[in-house]
Amino acid sequence: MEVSLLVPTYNEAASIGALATAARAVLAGIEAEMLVLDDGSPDGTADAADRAAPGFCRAIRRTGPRGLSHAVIEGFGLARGDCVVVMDADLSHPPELLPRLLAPLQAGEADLAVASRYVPGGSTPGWPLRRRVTSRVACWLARPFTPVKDATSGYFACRLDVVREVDFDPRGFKIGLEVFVKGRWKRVVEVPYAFQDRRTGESKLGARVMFHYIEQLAALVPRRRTPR
Ligand SMILES: Nc1nc2c(ncn2[C@@H]2O[C@H](COP(=O)(O)OP(=O)(O)OP(=O)(O)O)[C@@H](O)[C@H]2O)c(=O)[nH]1
Ligand SMILES: [Mg+2]
Repeated sequence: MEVSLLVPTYNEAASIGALATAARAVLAGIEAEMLVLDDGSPDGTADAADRAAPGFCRAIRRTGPRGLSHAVIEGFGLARGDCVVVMDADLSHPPELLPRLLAPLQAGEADLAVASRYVPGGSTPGWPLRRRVTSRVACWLARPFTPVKDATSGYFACRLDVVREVDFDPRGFKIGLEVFVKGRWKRVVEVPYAFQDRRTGESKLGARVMFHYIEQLAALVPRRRTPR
């Protein structure tokens, strides 16, 4: 198995080095690369990524349409591994979980593994009530479309053929949801983890994101699952 980590970034110079170093250490023994899909971050994220872990991590200085989902979809095309992992750069997605995400793929037990806050053992420590409710509602709204409990997760691993040549909608922020609904997976597992709030850098999420999420769900309506 060869693994490509795909990390979309905008202004994550403060954390990208730590992520690259930690991921390389955790994946020692596995053939792996890390692609940092950067949208011209003015804080020098791309240079920091190239310096952090040479031979393992490199920056892709994107010129195509900007945005998180566009970046990840471009990564699907560039990945040289037969498995890809998508994760955020801000250390919210613990790299220590990588072996547990990849194990079911390696064992042939699943072709999609989702890091999940919403299966037993998963959690969102420190979140205020409002954020907990919003996130739960967002996942609940996705239930007609996917069996994945943490449908808004941005941390997942899959075999590359699950996502290659699939017609993903790059408009929304939630590329995970697109993969969980449209990806060509047969067996999925959810691996519990504790979401870590970002400690540095700035969130790119605002009210706009909720609106785009509803739009993204609306576009998925023809893909509703058959009720059981
Ligand atoms: N390439 C690219 N990456 C982006 C863009 N917007 C956000 N990202 C990255 O996508 C990941 C998720 O964005 P965040 O701002 O952390 O969103 P979030 O985790 O939902 O919000 P926080 O809880 O504030 O961290 C991070 O690695 C960002 O740097 C973008 O326009 N282009
Ligand atoms: Mg984040």
